[in-house]
Amino acid sequence: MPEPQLLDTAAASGSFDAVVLDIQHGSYDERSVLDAVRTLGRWPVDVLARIPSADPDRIGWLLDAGVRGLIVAMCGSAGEAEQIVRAVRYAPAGTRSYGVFRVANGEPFEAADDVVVLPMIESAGGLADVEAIVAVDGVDGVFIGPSDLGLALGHGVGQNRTEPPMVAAFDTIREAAHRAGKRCGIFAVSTAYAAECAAAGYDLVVPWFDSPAITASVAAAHLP
Ligand code: 3PY
Ligand code: MG
Repeated sequence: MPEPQLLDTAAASGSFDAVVLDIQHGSYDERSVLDAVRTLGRWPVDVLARIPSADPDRIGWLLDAGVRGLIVAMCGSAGEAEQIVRAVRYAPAGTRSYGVFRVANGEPFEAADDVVVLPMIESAGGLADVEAIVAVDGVDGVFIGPSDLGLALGHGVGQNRTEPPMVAAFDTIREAAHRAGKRCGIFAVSTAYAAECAAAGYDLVVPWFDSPAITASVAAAHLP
Protein backbone atom coordinates (compact mmCIF):
# COMPACT_ATOMS: atom_id res chain seq x y z
CA MET A 1 0.00 0.00 0.00
CA PRO A 2 1.47 3.35 -1.03
CA GLU A 3 1.26 4.98 2.38
CA PRO A 4 4.45 6.57 3.80
CA GLN A 5 3.27 6.14 7.38
CA LEU A 6 2.85 2.41 6.79
CA LEU A 7 6.36 2.21 5.30
CA ASP A 8 7.81 4.14 8.25
CA THR A 9 6.01 1.85 10.68
CA ALA A 10 7.29 -1.29 8.94
CA ALA A 11 10.85 0.03 8.60
CA ALA A 12 10.85 1.10 12.26
CA SER A 13 10.61 -2.58 13.20
CA GLY A 14 14.27 -2.81 12.23
CA SER A 15 13.62 -6.33 11.03
CA PHE A 16 14.22 -6.04 7.31
CA ASP A 17 17.10 -5.51 4.90
CA ALA A 18 14.84 -4.34 2.08
CA VAL A 19 11.32 -3.25 1.25
CA VAL A 20 9.59 -4.21 -2.00
CA LEU A 21 7.20 -1.68 -3.53
CA ASP A 22 4.68 -3.71 -5.49
CA ILE A 23 4.12 -1.66 -8.60
CA GLN A 24 2.66 -4.62 -10.50
CA HIS A 25 -0.23 -5.47 -8.17
CA GLY A 26 -0.13 -2.60 -5.68
CA SER A 27 -1.64 0.85 -6.22
CA TYR A 28 1.53 2.93 -6.62
CA ASP A 29 1.71 5.86 -8.98
CA GLU A 30 4.77 8.02 -9.67
CA ARG A 31 4.00 10.44 -6.82
CA SER A 32 3.66 7.65 -4.27
CA VAL A 33 6.86 5.94 -5.48
CA LEU A 34 8.73 9.20 -4.85
CA ASP A 35 7.13 9.52 -1.40
CA ALA A 36 8.03 5.90 -0.61
CA VAL A 37 11.66 6.22 -1.70
CA ARG A 38 12.08 9.42 0.30
CA THR A 39 10.41 7.93 3.38
CA LEU A 40 12.51 4.77 3.26
CA GLY A 41 15.66 6.81 2.67
CA ARG A 42 15.57 7.60 6.39
CA TRP A 43 15.99 3.92 7.21
CA PRO A 44 18.76 1.36 6.61
CA VAL A 45 16.75 -0.60 4.06
CA ASP A 46 17.17 -1.06 0.33
CA VAL A 47 14.19 -0.19 -1.85
CA LEU A 48 13.27 -2.73 -4.50
CA ALA A 49 10.38 -2.33 -6.93
CA ARG A 50 8.37 -5.21 -8.35
CA ILE A 51 7.24 -4.17 -11.84
CA PRO A 52 5.07 -5.93 -14.42
CA SER A 53 7.43 -5.96 -17.40
CA ALA A 54 10.81 -4.95 -18.80
CA ASP A 55 9.46 -1.58 -19.98
CA PRO A 56 12.63 0.55 -20.39
CA ASP A 57 10.83 3.86 -19.79
CA ARG A 58 9.41 2.70 -16.49
CA ILE A 59 12.72 1.14 -15.44
CA GLY A 60 14.65 4.32 -16.21
CA TRP A 61 12.18 6.44 -14.27
CA LEU A 62 12.24 4.16 -11.21
CA LEU A 63 16.03 4.12 -11.11
CA ASP A 64 16.12 7.89 -11.47
CA ALA A 65 13.67 8.06 -8.57
CA GLY A 66 16.13 6.17 -6.38
CA VAL A 67 14.91 2.56 -6.51
CA ARG A 68 17.94 0.28 -5.98
CA GLY A 69 16.64 -3.00 -7.40
CA LEU A 70 14.03 -4.42 -9.73
CA ILE A 71 11.97 -7.58 -9.44
CA VAL A 72 10.50 -7.96 -12.92
CA ALA A 73 7.39 -10.10 -13.21
CA MET A 74 6.74 -12.83 -15.76
CA CYS A 75 10.17 -13.08 -17.36
CA GLY A 76 9.64 -15.67 -20.08
CA SER A 77 13.06 -15.99 -21.67
CA ALA A 78 16.73 -15.06 -21.57
CA GLY A 79 15.95 -12.47 -24.27
CA GLU A 80 13.53 -10.72 -21.89
CA ALA A 81 16.13 -10.84 -19.11
CA GLU A 82 18.64 -9.18 -21.47
CA GLN A 83 16.03 -6.49 -22.19
CA ILE A 84 15.84 -5.68 -18.45
CA VAL A 85 19.62 -5.40 -18.18
CA ARG A 86 19.82 -3.13 -21.23
CA ALA A 87 17.19 -0.85 -19.68
CA VAL A 88 19.23 -0.62 -16.46
CA ARG A 89 22.59 0.17 -18.08
CA TYR A 90 23.75 3.32 -19.83
CA ALA A 91 25.29 3.16 -23.33
CA PRO A 92 27.25 1.43 -24.71
CA ALA A 93 26.03 -1.56 -22.67
CA GLY A 94 22.43 -0.43 -22.55
CA THR A 95 19.78 2.13 -23.39
CA ARG A 96 19.16 3.97 -20.11
CA SER A 97 18.97 7.71 -20.59
CA TYR A 98 21.00 9.94 -18.27
CA GLY A 99 19.03 12.57 -16.41
CA VAL A 100 19.67 15.18 -13.74
CA PHE A 101 16.67 14.05 -11.68
CA ARG A 102 18.80 11.20 -10.26
CA VAL A 103 21.48 13.68 -9.17
CA ALA A 104 18.94 15.19 -6.78
CA ASN A 105 18.69 11.74 -5.18
CA GLY A 106 22.40 11.77 -4.49
CA GLU A 107 22.94 8.77 -6.75
CA PRO A 108 26.43 8.65 -8.26
CA PHE A 109 26.66 7.75 -11.93
CA GLU A 110 28.46 4.49 -11.08
CA ALA A 111 25.46 3.34 -9.02
CA ALA A 112 23.86 2.17 -12.27
CA ASP A 113 26.29 -0.75 -12.16
CA ASP A 114 24.98 -1.77 -8.73
CA VAL A 115 21.28 -1.98 -9.55
CA VAL A 116 19.93 -5.34 -8.43
CA VAL A 117 18.20 -7.15 -11.31
CA LEU A 118 15.89 -10.02 -10.41
CA PRO A 119 13.63 -11.39 -13.18
CA MET A 120 10.69 -13.39 -11.86
CA ILE A 121 10.35 -17.04 -12.83
CA GLU A 122 6.62 -17.64 -12.74
CA SER A 123 5.66 -18.90 -16.19
CA ALA A 124 6.22 -22.07 -18.21
CA GLY A 125 8.59 -20.19 -20.52
CA GLY A 126 10.61 -18.81 -17.64
CA LEU A 127 10.89 -22.22 -16.01
CA ALA A 128 11.98 -23.84 -19.28
CA ASP A 129 14.58 -21.12 -19.91
CA VAL A 130 15.77 -20.65 -16.32
CA GLU A 131 19.35 -21.87 -16.97
CA ALA A 132 19.78 -19.28 -19.75
CA ILE A 133 18.05 -16.53 -17.72
CA VAL A 134 20.38 -16.91 -14.73
CA ALA A 135 23.37 -16.97 -17.11
CA VAL A 136 22.58 -13.48 -18.45
CA ASP A 137 25.30 -11.00 -17.50
CA GLY A 138 23.75 -8.35 -15.28
CA VAL A 139 21.07 -10.63 -13.85
CA ASP A 140 21.81 -10.93 -10.14
CA GLY A 141 19.30 -13.65 -9.47
CA VAL A 142 15.71 -14.71 -9.96
CA PHE A 143 12.56 -14.43 -7.91
CA ILE A 144 9.82 -17.05 -7.72
CA GLY A 145 6.12 -16.12 -8.04
CA PRO A 146 4.30 -19.04 -6.41
CA SER A 147 0.80 -18.14 -7.65
CA ASP A 148 1.61 -17.48 -11.29
CA LEU A 149 3.94 -20.47 -11.48
CA GLY A 150 1.16 -22.55 -9.88
CA LEU A 151 -1.23 -21.41 -12.61
CA ALA A 152 1.35 -22.21 -15.31
CA LEU A 153 1.88 -25.71 -13.92
CA GLY A 154 -1.84 -26.44 -13.44
CA HIS A 155 -1.83 -26.19 -9.63
CA GLY A 156 -3.73 -22.94 -9.21
CA VAL A 157 -2.92 -19.89 -7.15
CA GLY A 158 -1.57 -19.70 -3.62
CA GLN A 159 1.52 -18.78 -1.66
CA ASN A 160 3.46 -20.96 0.83
CA ARG A 161 3.37 -23.92 -1.59
CA THR A 162 4.06 -27.43 -0.38
CA GLU A 163 2.72 -29.57 -3.27
CA PRO A 164 5.58 -31.84 -4.41
CA PRO A 165 5.51 -30.70 -8.09
CA MET A 166 5.62 -27.06 -7.02
CA VAL A 167 8.45 -27.68 -4.57
CA ALA A 168 10.30 -29.58 -7.33
CA ALA A 169 9.91 -26.61 -9.69
CA PHE A 170 11.10 -24.21 -6.99
CA ASP A 171 14.13 -26.44 -6.33
CA THR A 172 14.94 -26.49 -10.06
CA ILE A 173 14.88 -22.68 -10.16
CA ARG A 174 16.87 -22.13 -6.97
CA GLU A 175 19.49 -24.73 -7.89
CA ALA A 176 19.90 -23.27 -11.39
CA ALA A 177 20.48 -19.83 -9.87
CA HIS A 178 23.00 -21.14 -7.38
CA ARG A 179 24.88 -23.17 -10.02
CA ALA A 180 25.31 -19.91 -11.94
CA GLY A 181 26.54 -18.12 -8.81
CA LYS A 182 23.33 -16.06 -8.67
CA ARG A 183 20.65 -15.48 -6.00
CA CYS A 184 17.13 -16.85 -5.66
CA GLY A 185 14.25 -15.11 -3.92
CA ILE A 186 10.67 -16.10 -3.16
CA PHE A 187 7.46 -14.48 -1.94
CA ALA A 188 5.80 -15.95 1.17
CA VAL A 189 2.91 -14.92 3.39
CA SER A 190 3.81 -16.40 6.73
CA THR A 191 6.80 -16.09 8.99
CA ALA A 192 6.95 -19.88 9.42
CA TYR A 193 7.05 -20.55 5.67
CA ALA A 194 9.53 -17.73 5.14
CA ALA A 195 11.79 -19.30 7.76
CA GLU A 196 11.54 -22.65 5.94
CA CYS A 197 12.56 -20.90 2.71
CA ALA A 198 15.55 -19.29 4.37
CA ALA A 199 16.57 -22.67 5.80
CA ALA A 200 16.16 -24.27 2.35
CA GLY A 201 18.74 -21.87 0.96
CA TYR A 202 16.80 -18.97 -0.56
CA ASP A 203 18.86 -15.80 -0.50
CA LEU A 204 15.97 -13.33 -0.40
CA VAL A 205 12.63 -14.00 1.24
CA VAL A 206 9.69 -11.62 1.28
CA PRO A 207 7.97 -12.96 4.40
CA TRP A 208 4.76 -10.94 4.26
CA PHE A 209 2.74 -8.54 2.17
CA ASP A 210 1.32 -5.51 3.98
CA SER A 211 -2.38 -6.18 3.39
CA PRO A 212 -2.47 -9.85 4.55
CA ALA A 213 -0.22 -8.93 7.47
CA ILE A 214 -2.70 -6.28 8.61
CA THR A 215 -5.66 -8.59 8.05
CA ALA A 216 -3.98 -11.32 10.10
CA SER A 217 -3.11 -8.89 12.91
CA VAL A 218 -6.61 -7.50 13.06
CA ALA A 219 -8.11 -11.01 12.99
CA ALA A 220 -5.76 -12.11 15.77
CA ALA A 221 -6.84 -9.12 17.87
CA HIS A 222 -10.51 -10.18 17.74
CA LEU A 223 -11.70 -11.57 21.06
CA PRO A 224 -13.41 -14.98 20.87
C1 3PY B 1 3.05 -14.76 -7.50
O1 3PY B 1 2.79 -15.51 -6.55
O2 3PY B 1 2.80 -15.04 -8.68
C2 3PY B 1 3.67 -13.49 -7.22
O3 3PY B 1 4.02 -12.79 -8.12
C3 3PY B 1 3.79 -13.07 -5.80
O4 3PY B 1 2.89 -12.07 -5.54
MG1 MG C 1 3.13 -13.29 -9.96
